Amino acid sequence: MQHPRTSTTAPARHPAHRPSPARPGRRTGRPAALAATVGAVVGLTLLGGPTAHGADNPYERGPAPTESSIEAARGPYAVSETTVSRLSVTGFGGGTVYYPTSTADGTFGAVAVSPGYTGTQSSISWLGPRLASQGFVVLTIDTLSTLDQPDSRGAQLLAALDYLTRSSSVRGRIDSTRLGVMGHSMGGGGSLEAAKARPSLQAAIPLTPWNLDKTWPEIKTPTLIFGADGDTIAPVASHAEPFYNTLPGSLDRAYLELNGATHFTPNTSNTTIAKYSVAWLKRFIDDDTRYEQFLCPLPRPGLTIEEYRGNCPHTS
Ligand code: 9J3
Ligand code: ZN
Repeated sequence: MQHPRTSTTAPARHPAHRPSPARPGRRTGRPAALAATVGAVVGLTLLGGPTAHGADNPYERGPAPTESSIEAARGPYAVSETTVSRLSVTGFGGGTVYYPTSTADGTFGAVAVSPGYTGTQSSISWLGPRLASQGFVVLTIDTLSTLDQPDSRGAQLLAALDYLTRSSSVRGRIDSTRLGVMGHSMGGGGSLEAAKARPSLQAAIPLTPWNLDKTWPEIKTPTLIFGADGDTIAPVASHAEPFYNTLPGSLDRAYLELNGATHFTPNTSNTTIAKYSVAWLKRFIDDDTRYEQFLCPLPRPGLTIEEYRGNCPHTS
């Protein structure tokens, strides 16, 4: 739905959304000349050329992005996958892990993704290789029951992240301080529940979310909400929009309403969902400011975007 413009487009000049003592590589806004000097010295002394890790951000992964690189069906990393039997885990229903095959670039951030009501991992599986190929470990889950409600789906997303970082065969490939959640419908509602329960999460992306709880002022995790203009199951006016509007105004937050879309648009490959999800995960899980160009200035409405609300990422 279109609404009058508000002041949310103003560039933000807030401090970091959250102190991160365990994350020494965060950008600090030091003078560019000094940064360039340090970068040049490091480059000359240790590396002698560009690497996968940015000189001043240890979490950067992969080459500098372009519009086409974040819209592509696959990113720069070859992807492997491994099945997680529901019999081998507790707290969620198993799933599939998609991860960059190579270990040459060090650890990656990780994302758990939940399906919606009556759905299985197959309904969100396209996101597995799509996101993993950009440099994330992704666990698409089945829920304990396909009828589980959003609060349960939130707890299951957290159980899935705990499994990934503590027990899974890929745990050594993951930086356990850089985690996020995504989900469709009640799984999107569950993503909000997960972020509310665990504020250390670095990113949340609900896709056409559904929840009876309409207010989310407790959330401290940078959150990108996708709505669909033609959603009659979780209409944006009673779900995605109030969810977005009640997030703290000081939070890194955005609302992207897909144009010509339905409740089930997130269930098949979608370039707009992938593009802005990659930008959001990179910016907030990897602290990768190279992706800020896709979030700020705010994306304009067009063929696939009915409406975009949000702020430019806060400096951290
Ligand atoms: O996960 C969903 O698709 C939630 C929408 C729904 O079916 O709500 C009915 C209770
Ligand atoms: Zn609207």
